[in-house]
Amino acid sequence: MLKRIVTIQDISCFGKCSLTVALPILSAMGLETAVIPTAVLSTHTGGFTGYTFRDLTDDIPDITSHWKSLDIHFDGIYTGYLGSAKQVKMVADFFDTFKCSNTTIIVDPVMGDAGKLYAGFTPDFALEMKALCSKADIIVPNMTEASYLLDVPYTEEYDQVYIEHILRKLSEFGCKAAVLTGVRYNDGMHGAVAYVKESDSFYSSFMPHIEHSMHGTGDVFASVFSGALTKGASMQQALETAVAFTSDAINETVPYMESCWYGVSFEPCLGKLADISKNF
Ligand code: PXL
Repeated sequence: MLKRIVTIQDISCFGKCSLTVALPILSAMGLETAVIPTAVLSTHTGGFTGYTFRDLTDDIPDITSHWKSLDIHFDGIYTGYLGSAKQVKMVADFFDTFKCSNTTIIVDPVMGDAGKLYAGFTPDFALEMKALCSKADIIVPNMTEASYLLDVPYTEEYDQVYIEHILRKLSEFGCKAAVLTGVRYNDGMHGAVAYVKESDSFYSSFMPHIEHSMHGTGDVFASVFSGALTKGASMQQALETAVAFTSDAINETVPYMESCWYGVSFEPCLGKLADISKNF
């Protein structure tokens, strides 16, 4: 039987992020993938103007109770972009309803990048997101999100000692493991570092940095990482698979950046990911 994951985030109809990234990636990895769309936007909010935004918050409790009546079990629950504080609370209730002893809950506290919050987010929202992180098994913030969650200044100048300190602080929220994405130590490499509280151990994976910033890379990383863990990969395997796929997808995008400025061309890399995922 296939492992089953549910991913809870918005649909940006055009622009390649959130559900339009997570669904193809998780399916390619061989997971049965259910979705709860939190909002429908005509595009994502990074670089487009005039986008529409339909809030689906009120649908979440109804979907939750219908699924409860069906007695559905999830091996993985992976959340991304959530559009309001009310929605965050409903997702916390969803965790309470569907968490079983073998369910892995992964929260990507999507709020911002490069030191800034995305359009529509406030520092108060970070407090709500912090509460949701405390209910997760694993959280996957980038450096911007970590700085808002911990209320520490955002910096791009740091070393391994600082990253390990931040990871330990994040794990104090109550999650079993914390992963920082987009880590760069000034050595030309770019990757992710994880801390697992129970064993007090760190894991990391890096690839050469590519000098282009692209929208949606965090969603690509978190989708692969969540898929791998839900399939039973180890923390190190999940990190390596997610970092390698994100790097492949960025390399794939570079030649088309002028016309495809809005997202990552991950699609040509899905075949390789499907093959690798058969090992988990
Ligand atoms: O990639 C994160 C993300 C998800 N969903 C929406 C966004 C963003 C980032 O800007 O705007 C709607």
